[in-house]
Amino acid sequence: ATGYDVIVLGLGGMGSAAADHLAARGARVLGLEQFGPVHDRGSSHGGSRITRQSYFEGPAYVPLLLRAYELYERLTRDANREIALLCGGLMIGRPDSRTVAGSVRSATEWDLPHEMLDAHEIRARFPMLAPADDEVALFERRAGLLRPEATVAAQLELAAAAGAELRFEEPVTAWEALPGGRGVRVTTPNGVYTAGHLVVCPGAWAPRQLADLGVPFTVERQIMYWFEPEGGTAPFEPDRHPVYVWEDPEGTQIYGFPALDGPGGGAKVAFFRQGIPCTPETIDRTVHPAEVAEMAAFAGARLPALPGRLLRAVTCMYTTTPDEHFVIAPHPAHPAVTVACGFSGHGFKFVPVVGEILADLALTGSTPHPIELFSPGRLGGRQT
Ligand code: PYC
Repeated sequence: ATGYDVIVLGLGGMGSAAADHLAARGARVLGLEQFGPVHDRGSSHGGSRITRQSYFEGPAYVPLLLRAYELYERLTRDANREIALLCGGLMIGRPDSRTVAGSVRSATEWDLPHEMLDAHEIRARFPMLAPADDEVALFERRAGLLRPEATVAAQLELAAAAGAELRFEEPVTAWEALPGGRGVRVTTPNGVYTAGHLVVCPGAWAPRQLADLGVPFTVERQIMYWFEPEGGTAPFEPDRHPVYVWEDPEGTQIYGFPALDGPGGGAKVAFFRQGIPCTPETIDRTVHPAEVAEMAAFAGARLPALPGRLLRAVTCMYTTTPDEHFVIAPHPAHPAVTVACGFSGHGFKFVPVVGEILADLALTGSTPHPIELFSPGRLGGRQT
């Protein structure tokens, strides 16, 4: 006999979404999280995440984004929390850059509303930005930002209200699929639990929790910086300042946000995918002066007023796959286990649709959503 229908390992963005969707469908859910609720040790903190639809990473993501937008609206209503701020978004670079050309491709293929701006038009509409003469941007009015902590809190609240049992400060020390399709057994310092199915959302702990998947994940240390702009935040307020991803001619990308959270909140900026390999145990959580200087110089060349005064800098982790596409699939060796990991720094905007997909896979074995791109087999991982 099994204690639960589904155990969810990890209650960050993806795991809390899975718990929410599973519990809403009436499943008996146990959620296990090694830290407290809405913690800052993984990849679901930092106050803001970009959301956008003209997706330069590939048009295959667009139908998932359209559904994620619907589900974020539903989450906002159901939890009565402020989660999304659609202040517009700019994808900036040379016309042939991955950021611009890829965004145009998705916008065109899916007929998404957007505008193309040349450097002069960018400067006129967003005077805080100083693009080079040969840079252009795709502007998407429905892009903007999501609040990761509010998202996780909302999903945990809704999951608990729908009957999920959520246990915090309880790390999973081992899990195994039982022979003969008899479900799974999960061990923590507090006990041994059984269930018909296990959903593994390990974030940066994927290399340890999913070692037998055979996917070469790289966990990377990332830094988020908040600056108080020179001359004050007025031009950086969300009614005048969009989110942006900005690619330089060498392919280096930064991304940033308007100033949020009132005085002292500041405007956040970060390098996208320039992290150095780390592990959750060994990550250096200190941000060093040379790193701040590097960011101030890179950002200052593009947003001259931004690096006025550093307010704070915080680390987080990406779990990156070799092709930067996600892994979302039934575990190839264990039909009673579903995995969601390797979000490669661009997963948060998909959180509720990933929850929906994980609930589909755990409860029915399949999903109507297009997830072929996310199979671990494409990365040379385990096939059966
Ligand atoms: O998904 O747009 C994004 C993003 C930018 C930086 C990190 N993620």
